[in-house]
Amino acid sequence: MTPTITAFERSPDRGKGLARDMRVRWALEEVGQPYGVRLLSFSEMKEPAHRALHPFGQLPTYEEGDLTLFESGAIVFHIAERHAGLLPDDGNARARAITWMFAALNTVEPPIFDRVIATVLDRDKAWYEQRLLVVEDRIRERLGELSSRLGACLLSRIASVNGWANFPVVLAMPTGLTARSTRATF
Ligand SMILES: N[C@@H](CCC(=O)N[C@@H](CS)C(=O)NCC(=O)O)C(=O)O
Repeated sequence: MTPTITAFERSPDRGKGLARDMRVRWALEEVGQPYGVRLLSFSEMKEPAHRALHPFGQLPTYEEGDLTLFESGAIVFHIAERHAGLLPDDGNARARAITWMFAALNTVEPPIFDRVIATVLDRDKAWYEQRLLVVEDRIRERLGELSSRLGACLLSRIASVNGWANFPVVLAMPTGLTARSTRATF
């Protein structure tokens, strides 16, 4: 059954993957699973029909037959469980890969999202520039820790996807590695 995911109707890229639907699209495309996309306006996301799929009125969601999922990490995990190629077969390697999935969502994403929130909601505040310095320091620290452990390949992918290419820690990464080569590190 072809799954359907949801994306923003009116994001700057018109729902083509700049929001958290990107990671779901990425997983689906990696495993070669075709999928449909339902675009939603902000107000549609808050209506009961969508809240029946997503309790917080957000996206992405994932519908596949009688299965409905929300939370991008859970959706990616579901895709990885159903298709070969995203998670290693060896039990310990699989557990380590899942650990990194949680780290991405719970430890790496929050400081990056703090910056998004600041630039969207706090730009007009007197303390905006100071706040930006603080959140960008936290991001640099986190990306530095990531790069110490995982090396350049993952960060160059993050940089290209999330627009972090101008950060020194990312710029300092050696080039020529691909995201796929990170699989070997699990
Ligand atoms: N932890 C959730 C976060 C979902 C989320 O914040 N989605 C954003 C789009 S990237 C959204 O729907 N924002 C609108 C809102 O929160 O009202 C996930 O990873 O799926």
